[in-house]
Amino acid sequence: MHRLWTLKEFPFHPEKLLHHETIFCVGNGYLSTRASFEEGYPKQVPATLVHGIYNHAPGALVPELVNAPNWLPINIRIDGTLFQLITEAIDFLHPAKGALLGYQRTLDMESGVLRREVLFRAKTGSIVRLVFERFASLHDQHVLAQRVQIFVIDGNPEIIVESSIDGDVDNNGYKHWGDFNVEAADNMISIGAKTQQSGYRIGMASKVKASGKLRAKAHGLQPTISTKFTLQPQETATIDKITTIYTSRDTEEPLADAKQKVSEAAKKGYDTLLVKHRAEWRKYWDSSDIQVDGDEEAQIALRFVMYHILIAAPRNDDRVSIGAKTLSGFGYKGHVFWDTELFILPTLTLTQPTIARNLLMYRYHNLSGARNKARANGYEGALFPWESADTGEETTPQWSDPQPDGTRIRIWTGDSEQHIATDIAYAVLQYWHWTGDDEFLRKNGAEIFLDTAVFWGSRAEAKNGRYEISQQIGPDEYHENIDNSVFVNRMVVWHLQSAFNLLNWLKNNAASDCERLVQQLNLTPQRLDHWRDIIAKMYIPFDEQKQIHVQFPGFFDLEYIPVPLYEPRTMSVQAILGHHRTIKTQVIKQADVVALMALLWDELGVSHQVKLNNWNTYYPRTDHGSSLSPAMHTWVASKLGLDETAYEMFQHAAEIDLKDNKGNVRDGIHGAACGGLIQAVLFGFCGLYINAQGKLETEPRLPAHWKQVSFKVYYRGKRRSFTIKNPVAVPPSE
Ligand code: IFM
Repeated sequence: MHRLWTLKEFPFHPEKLLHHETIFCVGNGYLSTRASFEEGYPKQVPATLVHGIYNHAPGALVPELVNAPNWLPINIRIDGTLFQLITEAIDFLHPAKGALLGYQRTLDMESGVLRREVLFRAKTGSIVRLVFERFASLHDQHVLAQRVQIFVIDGNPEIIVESSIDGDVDNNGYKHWGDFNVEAADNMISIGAKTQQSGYRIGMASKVKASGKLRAKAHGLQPTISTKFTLQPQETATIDKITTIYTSRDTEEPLADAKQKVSEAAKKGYDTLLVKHRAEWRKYWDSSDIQVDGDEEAQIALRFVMYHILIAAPRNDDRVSIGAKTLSGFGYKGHVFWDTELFILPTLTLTQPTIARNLLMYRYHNLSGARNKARANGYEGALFPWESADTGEETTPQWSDPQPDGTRIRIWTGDSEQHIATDIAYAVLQYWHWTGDDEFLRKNGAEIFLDTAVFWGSRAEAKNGRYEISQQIGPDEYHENIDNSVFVNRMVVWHLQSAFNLLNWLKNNAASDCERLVQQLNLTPQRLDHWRDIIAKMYIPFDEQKQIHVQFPGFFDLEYIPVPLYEPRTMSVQAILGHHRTIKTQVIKQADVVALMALLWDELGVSHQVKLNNWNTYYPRTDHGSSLSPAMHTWVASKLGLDETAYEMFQHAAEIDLKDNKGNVRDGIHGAACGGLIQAVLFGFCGLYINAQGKLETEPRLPAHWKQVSFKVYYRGKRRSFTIKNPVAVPPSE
């Protein structure tokens, strides 16, 4: 039977090497490791990214998440032939380099175990089946485990196995580590190193269990343990390699701790570590699995996106957050965007609330960076950076990489994409509404919410007898530095209104915290009056005649481009027309007015007809140049009853990483597309919401062929199970 928990590659697809390296990643919320091969492969990009370890290279515009030493290398010689995935035409009579006879790779998402089986013939004619397994322990985040099994099918080969840690690693060519300390003794190899600018220290150690006499050697930056033995026909050998990792973010002595931990873990052994790892995954899935009956592809896609969120989500650390590309690639340099709060976090708020809290605490701990940014721009309160790393300071590069013509494009998002302040506030309130975590709100969340409100109070401009906000970039990043983005202005009104509700709640339920915050943030009666004035007089661009929100004044004066005619596209319309022309057109990058509707829905205070008008206006102008877009459109289309479009958008969102339909998965998983897909199912198809009486309700509109959806969510500390049946389920049409 087809297992709906498994991602499979059969046979080997070298042309998809980097795509598969990303999607078959293993991880445990502390680190992730791309699915590079133990024996290496030309142009592969092995990477282990550890939360919080950033470094700013000399000459680089911004810091980046650092590639840790590679714990994967295991080289095997069979009768002297080095095992490699040889893919050129095989000359069976003269297999000079050995021959690849078969290949299959699977990622079991239920247990986070990556497995590869390979049939290989050495040049002597000996044939072996090699089975590689690896996992990053979810039970102990510092432990990484590998097993290789060698089954002899034909011949009695001599086997040499060399297992290393490779300290000679880089991020696209730049080497961040220095101050190496490489050791090898008593069947243990280890590496200590320090990032050159930020000074984070790392310690990694490995031990091997295998037949033959094990010899450890410190070869340059690749300490290695080797062994040699001979196997008889039908005999099997097992090699277990256990590696451990600590950084100076965890302990004062990362190298010493890694060495001690590797001895303990190796003593327990691979099988015991695996049992504990699987048990931990069972707990995870028990809360997070969404089951779809009637659509196997959707089922796999939902497990895939949840798996990738879970392996990136920090369970034991509230000073790190999930980058736009999770921990699975170098894209966006590991920086954290609004992707986390508005796309990834809702999934965690509902299914793993303690992790959601960690992510919000990352913003709380970085409030000082947000305050610096507001002050540096001449404002009060807190303005979170558009891109954030370990310090909470703005890390958006000001310039793009060189374009094909050699020029660089100015990136304005770090200056002007200020809606991030409200996105984070929105996530704080959503977390509180769902969890009822009053303590978080009193001690941390309210400060985030209110100080970002203070920012907007100082940012709104009194002009033309109303309030306006100039020089913004809304979610549609194709239009830069515009005045009066309806998304921004309307969300600011929501933010300030909600700040009053929050202050009221604090006054009635946490008077001393209320008093503290009023003092600390200087929430004087004058300031609150000013907020009331902004709420009453904010300019919300709206076309009375057409009954639509206007994305920004002047938008409809731009050149109209019939986006739907540009099908079947394999790239964004922006890539087709070019950056400079697109800015002057009505092409929209991603849900903008549509995102406003998704986030506020009833609170937007407009009729269903206005929402439909908005949809009919903006959907045909959107090219989904951002991976965040299709899932947001699924959610809104479903709520508007546009069932076919909702499912089309769902499929588009589901394929972003699995099918690499944007062609950039080599750089990492699109974390927001993952979270967005789950959000689209829960809030869109299942119509899950908290009603005015504080009760959970669903207003489902399942795709016609889905028979039912089951899921669990936490609501105010209690876990609630839902099974939503589709009364009109019909089989999918061919
Ligand atoms: O945050 C997004 C943005 O909305 C669109 N460009 C990519 C960013 C990171 O995913």
